[in-house]
Amino acid sequence: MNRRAFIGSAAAAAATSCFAPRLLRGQSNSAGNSPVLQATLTVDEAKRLTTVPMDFTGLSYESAQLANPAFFAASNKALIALFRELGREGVLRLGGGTSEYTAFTTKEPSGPPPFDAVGPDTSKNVDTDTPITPKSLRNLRAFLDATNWRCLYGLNLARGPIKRAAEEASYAQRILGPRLIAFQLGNEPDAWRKRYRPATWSYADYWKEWSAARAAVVARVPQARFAGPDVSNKMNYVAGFAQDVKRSAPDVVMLTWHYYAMGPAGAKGITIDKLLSPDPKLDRDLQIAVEAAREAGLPYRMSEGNSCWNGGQPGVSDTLASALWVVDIMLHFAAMGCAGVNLHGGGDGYYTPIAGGLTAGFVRRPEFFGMALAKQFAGVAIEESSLVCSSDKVRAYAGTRAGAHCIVAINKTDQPVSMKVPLRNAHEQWLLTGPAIDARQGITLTKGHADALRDGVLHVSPYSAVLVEQ
Ligand code: BDP
Repeated sequence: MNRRAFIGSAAAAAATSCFAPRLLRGQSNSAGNSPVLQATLTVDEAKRLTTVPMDFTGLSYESAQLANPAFFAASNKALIALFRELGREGVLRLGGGTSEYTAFTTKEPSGPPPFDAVGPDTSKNVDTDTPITPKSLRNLRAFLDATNWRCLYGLNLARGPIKRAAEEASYAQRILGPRLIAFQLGNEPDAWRKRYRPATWSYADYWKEWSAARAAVVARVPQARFAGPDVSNKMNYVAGFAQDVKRSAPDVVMLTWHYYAMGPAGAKGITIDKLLSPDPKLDRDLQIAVEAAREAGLPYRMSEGNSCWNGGQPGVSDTLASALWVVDIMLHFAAMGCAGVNLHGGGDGYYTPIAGGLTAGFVRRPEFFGMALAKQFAGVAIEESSLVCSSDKVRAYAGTRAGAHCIVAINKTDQPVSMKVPLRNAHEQWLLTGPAIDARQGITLTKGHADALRDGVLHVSPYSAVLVEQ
């Protein structure tokens, strides 16, 4: 069965319950009287879908953050420690809306940096340039060395001039060295119509401009590597780019695109319930990305994304719901063969996994705990599995690593779940939980003795996720 067929059948299985709800009435849990949801997970050990790369975990920050050289720096020990908690390896993507406003200069500015920490770019029409200097790049290199992460580096293509971006690339290449995976040219070029480019702007125009910009960078940096197209959601750019680079740009090493589950913040219908429900558009888009990547023989990465664009929805993007969403989305992308996921954030944005700044200090937000749970799957060979449950808000993933079996179950409902799994007991367990689905505080991820798995049944409390390993 190919992946498309597998996803289809898993979704169909989830939609049709084989347990009549009335059979469940009368069962209750200690937390209340909610009936217990029954689920069955079957795993085909012989069918390995993919092995999760060690640097699957990623974060995405605005390029403007580089205007403060003290942020991504060896001296920022608190942030280094938090990055390391999220992955012994990982990918920091620098880009976002502000990457079109960066102005590289070799002249170090006098006076204090323009800001301490930068949140997501919610204003789609700022026009203040932020200076990036070689000092920021040297400090970034030290930060990446200290975290053992690498980076995707966004250059200003929309506003240019490309000559300045090419000079920036020459410094970035030399300073970041092996810590640099690739440059990206421009952020979300599929959304440039009527903003940076005329209303007639199309993929063909983009490819022409991208090719010229690439040539300008290569003229200064012959060893440059590229990733792209870093689009917001138009998958024809991903498919077109994959075909075009295969023909004429061998220095492209990765396909990238963004995924926001909902948006814009503040619009009607941006709710916890929507975030926790399946997104049919995602599977359609993923399928296009999978095929494009296969065609071009390249890995693909979700280079920027989160729960809700325009900075996130308060009461949704900053709650336990977002943490459970993160676990599911990261493992879903992984199971589809994606090379990694970069959750966008920074500053005090609602959806940021790590909040705060140099002055206030840094704190783990709910999404951080979701990422920390999903990262346990780094190096795991994910196996084909099928989940039967009457709710499509119950999800599970299974795989093996070094002979050990791992299962993650995510319960995005308010009912307890009893999931039959092909594992009798486990020696280790990670539990992600919190006081309420809309709780902003008190989210915990704890490692302990595997008491959730008893005789082949995994007991998953309402609004929680559990990983067991044997
Ligand atoms: C994306 C931008 C990013 C923003 C994000 C948002 O690339 O810079 O922070 O939207 O609106 O389109 O949250």
